[in-house]
Amino acid sequence: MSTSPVFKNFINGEWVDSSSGKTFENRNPANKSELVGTFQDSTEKDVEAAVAAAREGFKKWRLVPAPKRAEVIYEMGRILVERKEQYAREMTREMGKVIKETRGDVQEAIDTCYYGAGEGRRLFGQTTPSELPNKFQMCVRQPIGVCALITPWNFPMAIPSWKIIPALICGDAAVIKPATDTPLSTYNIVKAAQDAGLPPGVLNLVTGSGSRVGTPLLRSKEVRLVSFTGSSEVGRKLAIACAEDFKKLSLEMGGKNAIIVMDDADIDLAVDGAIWGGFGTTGQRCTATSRIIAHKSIVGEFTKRYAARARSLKVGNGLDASVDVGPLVNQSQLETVSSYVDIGLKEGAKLVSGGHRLDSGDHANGYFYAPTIFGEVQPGMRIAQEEIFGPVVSILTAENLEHAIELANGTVYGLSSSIYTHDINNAFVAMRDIDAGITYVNSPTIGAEVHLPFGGTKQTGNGHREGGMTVLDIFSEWKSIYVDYSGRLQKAQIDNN
Ligand code: UN1
Repeated sequence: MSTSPVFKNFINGEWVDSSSGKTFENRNPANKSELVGTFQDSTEKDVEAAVAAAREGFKKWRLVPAPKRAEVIYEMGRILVERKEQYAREMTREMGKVIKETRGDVQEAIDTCYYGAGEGRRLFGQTTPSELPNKFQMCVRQPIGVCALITPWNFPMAIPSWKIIPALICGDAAVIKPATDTPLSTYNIVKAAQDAGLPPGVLNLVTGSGSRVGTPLLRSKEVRLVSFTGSSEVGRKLAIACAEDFKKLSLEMGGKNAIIVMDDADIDLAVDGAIWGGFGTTGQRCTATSRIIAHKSIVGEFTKRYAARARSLKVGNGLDASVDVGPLVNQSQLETVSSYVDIGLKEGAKLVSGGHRLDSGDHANGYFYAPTIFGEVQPGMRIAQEEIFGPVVSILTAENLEHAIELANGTVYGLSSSIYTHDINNAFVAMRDIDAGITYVNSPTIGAEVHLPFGGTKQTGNGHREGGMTVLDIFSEWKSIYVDYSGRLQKAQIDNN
């Protein structure tokens, strides 16, 4: 594409330029000469305007009955269905993953809309008996206020939807700052919200860098909640910054997700799972399979079949329907992947497939890397411990189930996990003992559905879960209400001794 559309910020229901007058470019990682669009390089002033708009938007939106808020969200879902193919193609062009997966990303946003809209007629609270006569009590969910949503590039529409939809259904207002690599998909979901009839100020979009947009946004005194998905390094800084004002903070960060393959597993099924989990989205999911922990009696056979399959994957431009694996998102991810492969080689792991850039012919203009597998990886190696966020999988060997679970649990992360086995006893022990937010049996570490809690233990998060009904606990606060209809002062039991 030769034209370069200019995309604006969305503040108080209007599409506006940044006060800086500057823009930044969004380029296709499969073909760097293709400009996808230019976006606003915003500043603190734009953030202030967006937060002020959200504060005003919140005043009205919180009073709109939740079933009515839901009607706007149903309409958003319908609009996304209508535009699914266009938005998927734009997403592949801005971040590289293959078209089937970007259709899936838009679909996840659609599912989130329909699931979240259903909450408009639930948002259940509780009533309880009182210890006193003629007294009624209940607890209800209350909106929180202005939320800052800071989102990553790997699920450029799905992850924004995980935050936007529950915020809206709970009656909050929000300012979203998308990753600079993928502003277009966030622009598209915000446009769908506008076209669905969301009132001005309730949802605002400000694009730009972490330091000029993200930092002032999360430091704003008006912001009551920060919801972040991204690296542990940035998450730690956010946690420290939010602690100063005791802002509510939900974090969803790294993973070093393992598939355990037991000696009784269907090896071909496990290979299928490890190919999809390891190289789907070019390994750039927080839930990506980055370790295989194979039982010693099948590790050789598994490695042989897995490496052969990895070598047969077609890497290329994600808009080509025959391509299995797209590029990495940018130069810096490419460098990270290359440097981890060097580290793995220095650490003495055995390279069994890939291990190099693809940079000639059709690959010359993009950030392509061959699907890479290391065998004979030791648990203490950096490639077995650190999140790489690319198409690099490490195979470790386990003596037995107990050892496999110990290895699976032996990192600082605890997002997703999986076991391949036909033994129901093995499966239940793994479900109980793997320390992670998600465990799959006989399927890979990716593929979470929107109506179950999503998140992880240890350094993956800070105890919150997006998705499912648990996301409501992030975006609302409980209020307990006591109604005394006795007509006299009744002291609580503790005050009546
Ligand atoms: C992520 O891993 O970054 O579970 C999000 C999945 C998707 C979401 C992944 N539904 O694979």
